Amino acid sequence: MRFYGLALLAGAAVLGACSGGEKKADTTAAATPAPSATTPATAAPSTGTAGAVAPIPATGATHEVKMIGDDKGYRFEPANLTIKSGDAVKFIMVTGGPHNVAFDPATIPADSKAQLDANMPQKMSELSSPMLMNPNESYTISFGGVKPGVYPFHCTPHLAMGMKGVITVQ
Ligand SMILES: [Cu+2]
Repeated sequence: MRFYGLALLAGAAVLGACSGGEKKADTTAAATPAPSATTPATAAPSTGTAGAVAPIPATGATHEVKMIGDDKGYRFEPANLTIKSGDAVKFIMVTGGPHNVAFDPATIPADSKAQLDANMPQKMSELSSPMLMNPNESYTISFGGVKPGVYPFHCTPHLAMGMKGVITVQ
């Protein structure tokens, strides 16, 4: 009987140790849901597939900018203009082409870059319009869905000659 009693005591001690261990395991398991809660954050980059942004047509005013190259130099007229989100800017080839309209992706507000790019038809490359070769050719960019900010632009062939401007979206 004594022998059995010791065996039971030892067994109880082992059980106690085990259950204690399990309790500790349970508390650590309860703490793990926190890391798993971060998994939705890793799903966030899927919004980076917003490369498939649809163009948003202009709903406001259309502002005209002339593209000029003459004996006074190469320039946009006006070079600086302020518009509202939802307006459009129509670039008109006047003289001295070819000209185009290009935005440097590095200078464009990140939250509107994809939308502005989507709003530019027949691009040569990201944020870069085709060349306008002949007088009265024009290229219109909708600023629909483009957020307020400062949008510097230039003419690719004449950037070195200072043919650039700034559109401020209010
Ligand atoms: Cu030009």
